[in-house]
Amino acid sequence: MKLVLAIVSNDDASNVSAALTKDNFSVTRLATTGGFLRAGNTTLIVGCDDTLVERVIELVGQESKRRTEIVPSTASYDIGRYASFPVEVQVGGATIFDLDVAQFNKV
Ligand code: 2BA
Repeated sequence: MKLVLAIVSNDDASNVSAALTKDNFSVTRLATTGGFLRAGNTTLIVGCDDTLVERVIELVGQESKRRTEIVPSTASYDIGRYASFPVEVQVGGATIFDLDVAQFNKV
């Protein structure tokens, strides 16, 4: 048995979780924080058969594709004026670990 840990952005977490659940995987969601950006992200825990790890990775990848989005940004000028302009940012993507499970019990 394997334990898959998938760290995804909060924006993608619901879609990833729904896709996994629809495919009959059991999923646990943890609210986590990235050490570098110190921003919230979501870690999904999936326990599954060894043969199904690739399917989990495929579903996570499908629902959390790295993409660019245009978001509004503001620049301030010393004269007390502000200008709003669009900037392109990268969002999405997933960091996935798969671990061997020594024992799995439900008591
Ligand atoms: P990613 O590499 O896509 O990582 C996204 C989040 O996944 C990370 O959030 C962290 O929560 C988790 N993560 C990634 N690799 C990990 C690992 N080896 N072990 C445990 N958790 C891991 P953040 O730490 O906030 O990082 C956000 C993004 O900032 C990263 O995106 C990467 O592009 C960049 N980054 C992270 N650490 C960096 C560093 N030391 N120097 C430069 N850029 C860094």
